[in-house]
Amino acid sequence: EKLNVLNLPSLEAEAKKIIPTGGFGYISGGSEDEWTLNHNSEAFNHVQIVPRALTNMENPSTATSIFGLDLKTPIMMAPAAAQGLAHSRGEVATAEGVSAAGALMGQSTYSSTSIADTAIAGHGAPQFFQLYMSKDWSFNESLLDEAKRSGVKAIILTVDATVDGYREADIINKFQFPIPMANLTKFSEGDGQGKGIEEIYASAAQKISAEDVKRIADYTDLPVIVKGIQSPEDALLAIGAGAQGIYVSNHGGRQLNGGPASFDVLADIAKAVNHRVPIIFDSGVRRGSHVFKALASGADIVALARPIIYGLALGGAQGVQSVIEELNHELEIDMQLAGTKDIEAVKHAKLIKINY
Ligand code: HOC
Repeated sequence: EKLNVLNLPSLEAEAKKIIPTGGFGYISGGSEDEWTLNHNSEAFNHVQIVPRALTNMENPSTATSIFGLDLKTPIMMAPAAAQGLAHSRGEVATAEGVSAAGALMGQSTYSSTSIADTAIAGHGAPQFFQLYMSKDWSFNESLLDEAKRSGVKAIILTVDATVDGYREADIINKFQFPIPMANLTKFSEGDGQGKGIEEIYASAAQKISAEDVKRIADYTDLPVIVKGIQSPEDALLAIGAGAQGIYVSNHGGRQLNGGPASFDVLADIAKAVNHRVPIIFDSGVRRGSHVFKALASGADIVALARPIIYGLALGGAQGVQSVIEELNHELEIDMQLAGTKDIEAVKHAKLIKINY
C-alpha cells in the first residue's frame, strides 16, 4: 500500500514516533547547534524561479541520465548509513522503492545490508556505491571489487568525514548501533554492532589527499565521484586526480557546522567544473522547487536521504517509492509553471536573486 505523503518536511514528526530515540537522533541530527543543517533548506530561498506562462507547456518530462544510465527522475537516494535503524529490511527495502520510482540508489559503506544484497534488490536499476576510505587498502579494494562484481555503476568516494562532526544527539543518547553493518563483517571493525560511529570509523582514513583519490580512481575501472566537495578548489583537485564526478554536499549538516549551506556553494563549483564531469548535489533538499533550483544552478542529479529514510520507516519499500514520487510530482508542477519541458531546459533556466 502506498504511503500518503503530503510533503517531505511533515514526515520527520511521523517517523519520530516509530524510530527508537537513539536511531532517530542519529538519522535526524546534525553537528553542534545544527546551524548548517537548518540553513541547508533555507538557502534555497536565496534565489527564485522565473515563472513562465505563455509557453504552451504540458506534461514536462523529468527523465534524465548520468554516465549513460537512464533514469525517470533526477532525484537520487543519497548513500546514507545504517538504514536498518528505520526498517528491519534496511537498504534492501530502500533499493526496491528507489528502483520502483525509477531513481538512482546510493549505497553506503556503513549499510545494514551488503552491497550484493542491496544491488539484487534494485532489480537491475542503477546503483552507486559510497566508499569510506580505510587505512587498510585491502578493505578498500575488497569493497571496490565487490561493488564491481555486484553490478554497481559508479563509486562515490566520501572525503569530508576524516573526523566525526560533533553530534550532540548521539552523545545525549549514548548512541551505539544496535544492528550490524553488513560490509564490515570480514574486517577489523567487526560487524559494527554495539559501537558508536567513532569506533566504527577508527580504522578509516583520518586524512585524505588528492593522491588517495588518484589511487582509488586508478584501482577501479568504475567512475569515481568525489563526495563532500564545498569549494571550487577541491573540485578542481578532485578532477585533476581522476574524479569523473563531483558530489557537492556538506553531509546534511552532520560534519562541519558553521560552514555554508550546500546550495550556496553549488553555482560557483559548477562554474569551475564547467561541465567537464557531472555534478551530484545534496543537503537540505525537501521540495520540488529545491530540486529545480539545484538543477538550474549546475547539478545533474539531486540527492537526499532523511525524508526517504522516514518514508522507509513509515511504509517500507512503498514508503520510499511514495516519497520520491511525491517529490518528483512537485518538480513536475514547478517545471510546468516555469515553462521548462525537460531536465535540460531546467538546467538552462535562469534564476533570479532579489535581496529583501
Ligand atoms: C567519523 C566519520 O555518513 C554519517 C555517516 C557516517 C559518517 C562517518 C563519520 O553518520 O553521517
